Amino acid sequence: MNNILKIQIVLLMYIGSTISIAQVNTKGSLGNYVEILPTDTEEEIINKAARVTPSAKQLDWQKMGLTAFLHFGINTFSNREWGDGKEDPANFNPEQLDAEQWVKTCKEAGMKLIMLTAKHHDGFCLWPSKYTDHSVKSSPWKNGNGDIVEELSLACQKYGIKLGIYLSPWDRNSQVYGTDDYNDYFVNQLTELLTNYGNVAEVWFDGANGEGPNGKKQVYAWQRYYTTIRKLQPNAVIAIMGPDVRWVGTESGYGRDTEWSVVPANTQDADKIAATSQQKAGTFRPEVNAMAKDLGSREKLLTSDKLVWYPSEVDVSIRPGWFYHPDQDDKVKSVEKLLDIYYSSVGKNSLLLLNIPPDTRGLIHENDAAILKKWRETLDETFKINLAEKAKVTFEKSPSSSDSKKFVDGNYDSYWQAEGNTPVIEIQLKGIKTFDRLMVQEQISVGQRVEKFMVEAKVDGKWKTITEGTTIGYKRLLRFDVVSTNELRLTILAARANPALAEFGIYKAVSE
Ligand code: FUL
Repeated sequence: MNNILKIQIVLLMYIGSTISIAQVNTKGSLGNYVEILPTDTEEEIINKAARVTPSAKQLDWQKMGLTAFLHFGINTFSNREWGDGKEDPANFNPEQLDAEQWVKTCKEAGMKLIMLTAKHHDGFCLWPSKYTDHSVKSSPWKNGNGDIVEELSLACQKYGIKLGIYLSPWDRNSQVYGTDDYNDYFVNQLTELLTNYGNVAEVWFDGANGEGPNGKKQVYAWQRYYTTIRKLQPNAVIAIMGPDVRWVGTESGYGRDTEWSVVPANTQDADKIAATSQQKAGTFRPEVNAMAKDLGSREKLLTSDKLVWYPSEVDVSIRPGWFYHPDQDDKVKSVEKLLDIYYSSVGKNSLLLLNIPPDTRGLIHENDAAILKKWRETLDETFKINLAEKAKVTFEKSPSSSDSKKFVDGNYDSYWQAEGNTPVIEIQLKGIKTFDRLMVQEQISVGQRVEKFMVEAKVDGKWKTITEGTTIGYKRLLRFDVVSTNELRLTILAARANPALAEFGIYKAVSE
């Protein structure tokens, strides 16, 4: 090949690449749902993924970080995990029930919402539903005049914590389960719960269904359920069998190391629902295989035709069971285990929904309460002082001091957005600091973008990698061996677009 031809080819390649870069608009949110066009290039698809962002309610939900699950019901008294719907309400009598004790215990543990199993698979209702007698009204508790949803909702309002409602679609008691009438029954119950108890911030639909081969098959009217919720509680997110929040895929408390909130939306339903993308967002449940190891890698995105913001929630119980069983009183997870779960859920771009099942008295057991208290104290101690506070942060190509402060100002809303995809950020600490924990946050209202990063410390004049990771997302927490330094460097090694970095912290863990 002669030199002129070579130069021409290089020139053509250069023009080609600048054209494709120029075509990609790297700015602006696309909302929480976007369609991939058959003509989109790989680069355009990745760029679209980088600009899918949470809805306002998804963002509020994510910021809660830590929430409580309360499994309580007829199973608490029959000592079972799954009731069959034939239980006698006469057995339900939590004589010392104190919803304020639940709320205070959870609030002190740092939980921002309490999710109650208003009805589990056994169909027994913790509120006096008009549509069934299988509820607290047929029980001896408060002579059938009690309402646990009401007591909890009032306690939540009193202590300033949000309320969530778990309503099991699978109902082993309802006579109409398996017929169209059940959908009316379910919508009626949903309407009671979302009308009579003030604000509800999350509605949780369980996917579990243990009907065997000859069991009843219910065709659930999901769209009707979603529409009812959107109408009655427009700020509530709908989780698991719903459009806003995804099950992480385990019940062990552990999320993925690489956790993307933007995933392929793969669903046929989306097309049936509305004419425009904007209207579609939040109206259908993306069909993801929640248990798959990889949900949102580049490879997955490139073979998809729709992308959606669908963040992960980690649900796990503080005990082996979801419901209270007296023989598990000494099997409450240890502080160490709960810390590990915290770092592996909240610290990996997920929200933690920790189950604490009230006992037959109607109280959170002393053992659970004591562990929660110690766990909270340990977390508070560890994260009390950000040793990077007042550090001098130097962003590549952005030496302005106002930008510098944004990364270490303790304010998630202020952030610095890099010009390129792979910035290097230097952090000059106020003197030598000793630490073994790191926190970094992306501003997800701009999009989740970071694919790989590393953190180095200058020790004895040499840069040494102290930790590294893949995704950051809303929050990434990392644990590593104790290091002492006054200079740190965060390098974004790969990103889908220029990342928006909101907060950075280093901490010294108290002995755990
Ligand atoms: C599962 C249910 O079957 C369990 O009983 C529990 O409620 C858990 C949170 O979800 O699917």
